[in-house]
Amino acid sequence: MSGTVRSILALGSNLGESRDTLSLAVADLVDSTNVRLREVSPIVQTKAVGGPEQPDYLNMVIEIETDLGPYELLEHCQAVENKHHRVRSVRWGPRTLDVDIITYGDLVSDDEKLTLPHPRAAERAFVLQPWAWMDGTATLSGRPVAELVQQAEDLPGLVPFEGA
Ligand code: A4P
Ligand code: MG
Repeated sequence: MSGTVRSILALGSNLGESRDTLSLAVADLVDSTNVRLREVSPIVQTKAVGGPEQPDYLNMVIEIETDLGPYELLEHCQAVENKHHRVRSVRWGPRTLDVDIITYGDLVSDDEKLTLPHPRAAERAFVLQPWAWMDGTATLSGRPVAELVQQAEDLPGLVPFEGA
């Protein structure tokens, strides 16, 4: 795929100053002429899904428009994670910053290095709810995000983030 593509990115943090980390990460993600910010979701506070016992997360999504190819965008997201001292230890363990690519245009890929749409997004309220609040008409693999979120098991553990 080439030219300008719209993409949904999901951000999560549950270690350190999560609220600040999310703001800084959005700024870093769009600090490039190749990545332009279109929309920002509200921030939600969520119970950890999977992994060991760990603090609640703050999660949000953004919509960008990009000239980067999918793997270039993945590298860019990982560089922003690394800048915020992401250390990979336990799978699904606590993290200062996680940036996942949820969709990249209509691209479908089953490469384990970059699976698109993100293989677990369709069942995760911590992705779907902020996305639906940002864009009430959004669809994922042809299904309305606002309907998918109603079936997500983690929806009861989600509240709008009321912090500063
Ligand atoms: N990768 C493949 N597809 C993608 C994609 N679409 N976007 C590969 C980003 N990366 C993708 O990711 C592991 C590898 O996935 C990468 O090297 C990349 O090549 P990672 O970020 O290093 O590891 P991870 O995040 O621990 O694993 P994973 O499988 O991405 O975890 P998830 O599924 O993202 O879950 N609960 C709440 N409430 N909020 C959260 O944000 N996050 C997780 C992480 C679990 N529970 C959570 C939350
Ligand atoms: Mg990840």
